[in-house]
Amino acid sequence: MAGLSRSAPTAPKLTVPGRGATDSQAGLAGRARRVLPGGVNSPVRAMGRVGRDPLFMDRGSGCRITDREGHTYIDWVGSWGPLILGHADPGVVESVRAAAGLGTSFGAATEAEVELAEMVVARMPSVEMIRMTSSGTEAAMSAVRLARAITGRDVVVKFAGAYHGHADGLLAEAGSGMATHGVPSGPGITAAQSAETVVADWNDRESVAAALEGHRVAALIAEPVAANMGVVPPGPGFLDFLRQATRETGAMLVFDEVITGFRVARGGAQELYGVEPDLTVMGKILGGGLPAAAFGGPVAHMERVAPAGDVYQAGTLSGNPLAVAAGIATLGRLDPAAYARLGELTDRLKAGLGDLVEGRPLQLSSAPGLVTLFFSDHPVSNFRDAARCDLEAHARFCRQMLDRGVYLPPSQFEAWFVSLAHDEASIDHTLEAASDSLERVF
Ligand code: KE4
Repeated sequence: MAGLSRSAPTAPKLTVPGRGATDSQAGLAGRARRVLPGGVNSPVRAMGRVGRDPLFMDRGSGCRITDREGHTYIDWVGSWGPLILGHADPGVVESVRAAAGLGTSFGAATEAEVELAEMVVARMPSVEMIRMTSSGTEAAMSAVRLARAITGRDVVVKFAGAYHGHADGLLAEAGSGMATHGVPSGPGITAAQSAETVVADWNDRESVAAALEGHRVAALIAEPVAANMGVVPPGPGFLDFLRQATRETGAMLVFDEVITGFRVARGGAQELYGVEPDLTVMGKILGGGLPAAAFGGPVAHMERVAPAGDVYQAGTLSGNPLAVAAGIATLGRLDPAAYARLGELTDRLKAGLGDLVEGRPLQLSSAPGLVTLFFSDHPVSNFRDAARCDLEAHARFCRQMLDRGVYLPPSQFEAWFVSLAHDEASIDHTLEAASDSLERVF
């Protein structure tokens, strides 16, 4: 374009051992901001809320990630959940490499997609059939469309602070990056779409009852363990209450297990808590780090999806061979011993952080494979509580931890993702860094 300077930044190039020359992080941020909004392709990566430029990563191995300047960190982001086996797991990489050699996409049915679907059905108690998509957003919006078709109703109930991807009707008071950056859910969302979304408060039965009784609700969608307001598990019996209340009012119960699926238990939160939804949204671990997600449920519901039924849903790269290969390789490794190990690692991290909480305005919250340290002097049971956290103290903590080689999710409204590539040594390093960091935060 005339006049648009494409000249390379003036900052000196850095030479990174084994990786050649690169711009400095600052130079990369400047280049990126010229061609990407905020310099990133997803807001949660921006790191603005922790007071710094986005980190440009170069490579990962196991529980560690290395940036373009060659700095290595213990990684508790794990690509926001998919990497339960860690970065560049040899088994996953080899499966993807083999699949790539046979062709990256066919736009046709493959046996591997059937195998992955069979693996999901064997794991998720309420799921008899799935349709794959390339993102959790697509899966969640498709599940809502299916629920509206089945019930003949329009209204969707979601929880404040929950995040189900960026489909228009699901952005109302969403968590994750929206909460992080204080982005309103308004711009670009029509009044009609907003009117069809009713927001309830997590762990608040009266709020749920009012939403369900006050509207003809097609679906109530919930993260069965909230993780996009920080980790906030359901209170005792709350999921059972959601199951009963939706059944009594004719609404479908949709569990968004994009984070919890295959993580909190082999069969996700619906196995862990023994509550079966009508539809389930899955993602992240399902693709093992490549773009794959799905929605699923009983055959009676899923047979409404085209071409078996009349609810249209489609995707050029849905069930992509490389993503399916990574998903099969990942799920195949998640046996009972793996979940026992994930629990051990989570418990070790929790115990160590628990010692640091004493006497400080901190709250520790967790579920298997998920941890959040809330910078709050009061317990956190919903998004309103989470939003009252000391975000500046959290930001100082994240910066201090980066200086000590630990990469945390750069938002109070996210989870630390435990992987099977973490170990006692990396956890103990994290705990020592946290102890030192907290001395400088408060
Ligand atoms: P994607 O469209 O990003 O694949 O999935 C959306 C989604 C749906 N449901 C839940 C429970 C989710 O957590 C997500 C996405 N999670 C965020 C992090 N909390 C993804 C990170 C990002 O937005 O870049």
